[in-house]
Amino acid sequence: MIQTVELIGAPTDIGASVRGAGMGPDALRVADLPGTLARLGFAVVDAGNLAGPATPWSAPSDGLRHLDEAVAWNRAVYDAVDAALGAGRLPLMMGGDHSLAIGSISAVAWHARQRGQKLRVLWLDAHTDVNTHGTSPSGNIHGMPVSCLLGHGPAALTGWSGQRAALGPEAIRFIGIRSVDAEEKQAIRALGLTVFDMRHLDEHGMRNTMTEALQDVDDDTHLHVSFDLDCLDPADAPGVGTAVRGGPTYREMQLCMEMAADTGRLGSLDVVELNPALDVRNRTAEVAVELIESLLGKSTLAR
Ligand code: EXY
Ligand code: MN
Ligand code: MN
Ligand code: MN
Repeated sequence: MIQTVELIGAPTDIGASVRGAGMGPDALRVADLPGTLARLGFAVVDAGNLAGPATPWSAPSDGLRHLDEAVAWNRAVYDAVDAALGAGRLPLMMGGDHSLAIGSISAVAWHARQRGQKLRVLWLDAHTDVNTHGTSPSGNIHGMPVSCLLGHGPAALTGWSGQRAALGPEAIRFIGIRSVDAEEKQAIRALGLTVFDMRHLDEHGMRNTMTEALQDVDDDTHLHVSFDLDCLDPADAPGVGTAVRGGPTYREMQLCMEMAADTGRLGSLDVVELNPALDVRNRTAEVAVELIESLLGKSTLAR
């Protein structure tokens, strides 16, 4: 049966302090994400762009910037991802900033639980995004989605999966990490999160790291990939708002995606933090499309 991928645009930078990620969905379309997936053999439904509040650009209040607007955007994302999964489609949420993973993964967690599936989330990122409004140095909600999904955050951004925590810490594997705030380090230890940082990648390589990260993914697992484009080295992906030197190369990320594809368990995807205002001739969007192709099963020699 031909699988249907539903593209869901979430054009907002509500959770960031660098503007521009709201143009991400259209940059992915300009880089021909829909046509590329169709040529790979998928049925593609582009659901268009969700609507939501403008970014007001105000200072944080109680440690959170733009909470009400972030809730509205995440509600729209939740509903769209929920509908796509309910229709048997693979939702591909095009951000937008990474705060939108709260809505996306909450919907995925609800469906996985209904289906009796184990959930595994690969968090591909330079950052661990495990601040809370109590620890965040910025108040930017895109630095907090992991905490919200684990049930630690403002009431308005937790509990969306039908349980206080959409996930337990054992469900997540972080890949490519190289920027962790002091209080995030404490949270990682306290929560027992599995973080494959750049040192781990340097010492063990992407192949061994992914083997470890995917070790217990089985036939009953729903695999969700939350792909923050700042995971990549900025030399390969300059179009992001919070670039950090020293990330995986394009080739290393290809292997990461290919190994995730080989599980055959990919059920949903976020592609976030693409910032066309900072990009060079749409290169980062094109890189994203090529990596998504690999994640969805493109192989140089097979097929
Ligand atoms: N840790 C910093 C903060 O919380 O403000 C930076 C977070 C950047 C988050 C980007 C999207 O991954
Ligand atoms: Mn992120
Ligand atoms: Mn990041
Ligand atoms: Mn190890």
